[in-house]
Amino acid sequence: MDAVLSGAALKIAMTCYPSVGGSGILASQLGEQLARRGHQVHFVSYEKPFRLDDSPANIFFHPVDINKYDLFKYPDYTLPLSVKLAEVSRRFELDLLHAHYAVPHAIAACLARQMLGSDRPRLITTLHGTDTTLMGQDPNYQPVIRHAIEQSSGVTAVSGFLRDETIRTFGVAREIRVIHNFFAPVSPGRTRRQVREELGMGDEFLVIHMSNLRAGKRIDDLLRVIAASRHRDRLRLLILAGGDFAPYRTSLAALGIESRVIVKAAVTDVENYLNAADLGLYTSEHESFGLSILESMFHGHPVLATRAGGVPEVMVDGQTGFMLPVGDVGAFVERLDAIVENPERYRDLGERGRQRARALFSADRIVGEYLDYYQEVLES
Ligand code: GMT
Repeated sequence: MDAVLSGAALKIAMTCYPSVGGSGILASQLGEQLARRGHQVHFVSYEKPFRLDDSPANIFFHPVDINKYDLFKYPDYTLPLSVKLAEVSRRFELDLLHAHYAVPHAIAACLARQMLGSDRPRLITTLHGTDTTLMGQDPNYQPVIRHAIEQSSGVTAVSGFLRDETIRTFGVAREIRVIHNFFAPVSPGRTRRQVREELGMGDEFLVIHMSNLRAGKRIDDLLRVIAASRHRDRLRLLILAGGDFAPYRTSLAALGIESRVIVKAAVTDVENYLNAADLGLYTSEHESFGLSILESMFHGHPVLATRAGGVPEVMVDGQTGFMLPVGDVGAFVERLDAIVENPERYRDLGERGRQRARALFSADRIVGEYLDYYQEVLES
């Protein structure tokens, strides 16, 4: 009998970017949560996703080999990915392919389904942001992303903002379901003091930023906020970097804040650093959701972030932190200094953020929304 109709465990392949980035982190968390609920989850990518715990018996990782043929000036990943997705689908009789980020995952999954020539597995594509807002503007990609959106059995977007942008950009008429991101907090394994000692700091005010450091994150603004603070000597900025920080080293020196900024790369135990922090700082130009903002909220920290894209769906201005105009370094500094001067007065912001995160973006709630959607798509 059909897995959905019998209520049996589903067999799902997730394909995502394995590197540090919100879409891969979300896909990994979703896979882990589905596995906990008894489903069988197969990750298909060129590397094991960064934060994925694949120790449970019902989580599998299938690496995709990237060809190294001399004939190709540029290595191709899309075709071997589609072949691997088809192979895993056949071997494990999958119900669903869940592609995170349209390029190349949704496109490769479309090809895999064509090769399989059957209506199973169904394909769900989750759009995460720049697949629409950046690549969707590129004439070399737009038609193929539209095709993947149209050919998917179901499409989700991580915010209402991204759903609206997708409809506007691609002119698609189909339903796009908004399923917000979630975060499943892990208890810290080390105390706040231990982590602060490791960072070489005492009771200074610790600002945290976690991102891939791409241009849209406006890292220069982030550094300028710290440099312009009246309290910079009792501040530290901790950057958990999912990208190369080297290009920003000269800015650190020019702003005279080398001793104020700590950069750590490839951190998997983010809960320890979030627990040691006091505030989240995000200066992005574009953000379709802002998973790191949500992670800070789950840890009870106020957040200062730009009012970009989907951020107003995650936090509430004046309630869980403050949303400020993109590029307005002065406004960030004013809010930051007020909080550093009187953290007690602003403690409620963090507590309200935690409550909002738990109420709206918990794993139970959002994984339930994904499971309901899987069911709808499988029954359609
Ligand atoms: O471009 C990025 O920032 C990376 C991208 C990704 O694939 O991780 O981030 C997007 O997906 C995240 C998870 O859904 C969202 O939290 C980010 O807001 C989104 N980034 C942008 O829209 C710029």
